[in-house]
Amino acid sequence: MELVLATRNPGKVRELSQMLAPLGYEVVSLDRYPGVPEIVEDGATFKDNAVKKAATVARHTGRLALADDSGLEVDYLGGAPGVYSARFAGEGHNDRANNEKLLNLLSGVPAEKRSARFRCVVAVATPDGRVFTAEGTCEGVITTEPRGEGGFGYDPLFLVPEYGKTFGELEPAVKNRISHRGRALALAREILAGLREG
Ligand code: ITT
Repeated sequence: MELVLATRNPGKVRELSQMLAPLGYEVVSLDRYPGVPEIVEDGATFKDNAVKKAATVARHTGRLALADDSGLEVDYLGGAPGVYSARFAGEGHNDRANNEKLLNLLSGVPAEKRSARFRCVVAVATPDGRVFTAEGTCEGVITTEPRGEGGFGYDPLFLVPEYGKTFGELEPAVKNRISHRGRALALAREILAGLREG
């Protein structure tokens, strides 16, 4: 059975495809469905946005759809950038500008006040209008300079204390196991298995 990834972020497509591989779906990207309109992410929460993305794609494709809405919550910044993580430094995804803005805002802030977490809500929507959601988080600390080339987005700045490495330095398989996205998907696995059986 086909499962359409309701995302235009290549980093998410890569990670979600790896994590979903064992489940036996034919996982396809939005490239297969060019007619799906641009989705405005105007929700107040990750869950609102994830549900909107999955439901829109399921409705337009007539296929099962899986969306991911995620972001970084920095405690010193009162939870920002949160749902605005993708466009923290302005419209138009620019990971480098986002990272520079974050480092500047935390300039001089000591390590013990640099706590943060990634949060991810995964939404699974069926063409007949059912929607299921699952949430995952991963705790970390914002570094003072980028470390590592792996992953995407804020990964080079997100240190996981248990490993002494940033998401940008960790092996992809390790990131996938402990990340906000990995944890949300682990919870969604049963839902997906059930939907595949029909
Ligand atoms: P779609 O809506 O098309 O899925 P998007 O990138 O706009 O793509 P979001 O609105 O959910 O998706 O924004 C998530 C942003 O949060 C993403 O662009 C990154 O900046 C950041 N982010 C989320 N998960 C991340 C991860 O695992 N590593 C690094 N940054 C991440």
